[in-house]
Amino acid sequence: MLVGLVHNLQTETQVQEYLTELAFLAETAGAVTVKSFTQKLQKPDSRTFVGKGKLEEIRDYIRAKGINLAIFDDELTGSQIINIEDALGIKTIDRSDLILDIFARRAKTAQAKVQVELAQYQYLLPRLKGMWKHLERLGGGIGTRGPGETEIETDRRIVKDKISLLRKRLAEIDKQALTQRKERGTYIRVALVGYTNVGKSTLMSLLSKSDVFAENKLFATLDTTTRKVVYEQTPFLLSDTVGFIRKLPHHLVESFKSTLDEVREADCLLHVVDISHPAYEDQMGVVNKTLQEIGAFEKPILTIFNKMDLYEQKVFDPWLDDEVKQDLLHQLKDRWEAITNNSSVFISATERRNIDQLRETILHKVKDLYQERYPYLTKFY
Ligand SMILES: Nc1nc2c(ncn2[C@@H]2O[C@H](COP(=O)(O)OP(=O)(O)OP(=O)(O)O)[C@@H](O)[C@H]2O)c(=O)[nH]1
Ligand SMILES: [Mg+2]
Repeated sequence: MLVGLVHNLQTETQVQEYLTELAFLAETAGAVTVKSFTQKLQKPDSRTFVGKGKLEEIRDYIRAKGINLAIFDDELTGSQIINIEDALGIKTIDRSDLILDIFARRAKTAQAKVQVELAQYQYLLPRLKGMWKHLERLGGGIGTRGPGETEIETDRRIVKDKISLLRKRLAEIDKQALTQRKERGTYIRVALVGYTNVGKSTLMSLLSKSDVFAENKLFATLDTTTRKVVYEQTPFLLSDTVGFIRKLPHHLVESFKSTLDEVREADCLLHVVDISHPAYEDQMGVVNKTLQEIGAFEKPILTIFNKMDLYEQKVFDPWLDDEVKQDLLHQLKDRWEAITNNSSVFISATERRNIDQLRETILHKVKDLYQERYPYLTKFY
């Protein structure tokens, strides 16, 4: 069961969009979405997020269909979770929780694992309050009298200790990673960035002629992969990294800072966009905002509009003239060329369209960057 709220800051269409994405996230985590509920409210209800009547409507539906998990699109407070769980009688989580869960399942390296665990504990800390009372209520009866404030304090202590332990461990891993990155010497570094599921890893495989895991699920990539690529005797390092998403839990960005170092330290970014997605402009906005947050927005950016094939499939009616189609494509390209200052390429990674042009453009950029940095060097390998 998915629940979204239409309010001052998010319109009906946006919420539908968000819920579609939330369903995709749920699917990635292994859940099946049965139904979505939305409500119009000026602002979220401080006790139960949605109104009382809506909650009853949801409860009735849940009982009738035997649903066992409710996912809210916006972040819930600890007491809201408790109140909603009390009212619905099923486990309730929010988008952040879901994303953390997916990250936890997908984390493979020690670094990613520690980063996710850290984010999970940070998410948990402010939500501990009231948890014991809640358990007490769920249990009820003799022998289940819940612990008092001291126990809650003990829990907070434990979680805080765990957080500082994980921070220390992360700092050690970061130190090793930094040494590794330093060994990469004089190479120009290029990083693929973009919203999740836009085709970064597919493109990485294509550009570096290696095999990088890609699939039609969100957050297929959590760890950074870096490969050395050589075009016309000009070598550079290409990195593929974790994708961004809207409403990314703040703690997750925090704790993934070291994974994102690859992006922060890059000389040039390739911003991959899924042009076939109805909300691709929104997604670009989210990526730009996240780049700003991590202090990587001022770098040279080449925008790669991917999935041209899907775009054509979705936009072009079979009865459209080829000429009209070409015209529409030109308009789209012109528009983005103007916005990105001629720093954009339209491609299809899976159909390998325009890949030569893309290689050409990247090579050009990389050569410029070498020129800038080492004006007297002529060979870099
Ligand atoms: N139709 C079409 N599908 C594509 C294209 N490029 C990638 N895909 C598909 O899009 C899905 C996601 O691709 P990935 O390369 O895993 O995307 P990503 O950006 O690395 O995603 P995350 O690592 O999950 O953030 C896969 O199913 C790809 O096969 C394309 O040009 N056209
Ligand atoms: Mg990927």
